[in-house]
Amino acid sequence: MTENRNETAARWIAHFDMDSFFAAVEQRDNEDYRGRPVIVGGLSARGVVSTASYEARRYGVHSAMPMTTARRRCPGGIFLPRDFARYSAASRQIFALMEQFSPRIEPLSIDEGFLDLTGMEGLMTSLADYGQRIKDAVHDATGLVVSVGIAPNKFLAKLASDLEKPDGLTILRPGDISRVVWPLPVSRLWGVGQKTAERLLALRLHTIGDVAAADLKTLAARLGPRLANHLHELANGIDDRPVETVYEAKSIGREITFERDIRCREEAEAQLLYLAGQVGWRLRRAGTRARTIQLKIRLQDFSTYTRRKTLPEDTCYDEEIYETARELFRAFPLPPGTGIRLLGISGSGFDGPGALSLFRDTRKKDRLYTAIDGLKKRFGEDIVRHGAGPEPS
Ligand code: TTP
Ligand code: MG
Repeated sequence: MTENRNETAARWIAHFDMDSFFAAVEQRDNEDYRGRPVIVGGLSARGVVSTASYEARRYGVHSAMPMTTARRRCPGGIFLPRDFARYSAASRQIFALMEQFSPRIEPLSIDEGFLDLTGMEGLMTSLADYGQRIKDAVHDATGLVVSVGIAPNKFLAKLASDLEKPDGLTILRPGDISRVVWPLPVSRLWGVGQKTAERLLALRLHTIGDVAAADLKTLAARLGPRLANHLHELANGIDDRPVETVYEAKSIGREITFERDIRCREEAEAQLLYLAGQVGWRLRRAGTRARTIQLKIRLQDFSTYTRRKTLPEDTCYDEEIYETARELFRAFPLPPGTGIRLLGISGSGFDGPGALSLFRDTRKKDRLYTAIDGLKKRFGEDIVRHGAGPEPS
């Protein structure tokens, strides 16, 4: 029995936040800095600390501190100027990776963002497993460490990603709020700065639990009705704000790296059938159809090829995706005796739901897929599956 069948919240949101981001990039790119206190920021007399590695934080160095204070607290530290070009390159790479995990992404800053996972529970064995896959993907691709929080809303997800930093992975479920969230100080409420914190303390409200239990009228008299209401809701674990997608994923896809290289075409086609099912489902869940289908092949020597075909009509149906991918695969001149290390299928060129259906009656097919997807959602994705089984990706 997979855990996802027990996950009952209306929404699931992931928040990711890179650990000591600028300093981590510096430590990645220079072996001598690893394991040592690294402080990145303005190095002039009036400069401030942008961030400090966790080794430097032990000396009491933190973001926004004057650089002179940091030098005094951590005289043996490695002090570095900022190199935004490398940080933005890493950031772009991370956000591009996140498209694999959700079509709905809201970037919050250079090193953090939200992923809306609602409705995708059936794609995962468990929320924890999905979170770990996000962390592994970031580490494999960039050599950097990210902390991830998964919870029923944005506030709780952002709080969760911070709870076990660095290298954190925290799932907060509705039942955890009183035990985990309420003992935290009011300053951990998202949006509570020093001023608001002081006003709450004046009301003898020290913890989030105090705010949750506070009388709304008293709170409103001090903070104004809007802020009072907002903080009271957050403290009670309520936050309806949607993940606001700034850009839509440019493609939806799935790929598999095989444990052993594939050496026969039939086996490769069976894997394509499986992948097409996964991509079809992801497209339907995102409420979209793809006009272009792309096949990705990586051979045993790591050479990687992509082939794509634009269809006369967009699709979100497994068999059309499979037929296109198979056609591309059959036209690919596979060098004899060469093993296939990875296969991937993705769809792009989204036209939105229902496009072109004027010219094509898709109602019967849509009904069939609604039934299949309903089963997948209720019983896990493996209940209806074509082709080969999954392998670790
Ligand atoms: P944060 O995510 O706040 O901090 P961090 O990634 O360094 O550390 P962690 O998340 O593990 O607590 O900010 C991301 C980057 O933004 C940070 O590496 C540097 C930059 N930054 C500043 O330049 N000034 C600041 O005051 C803060 C807070 C961050
Ligand atoms: Mg960070």
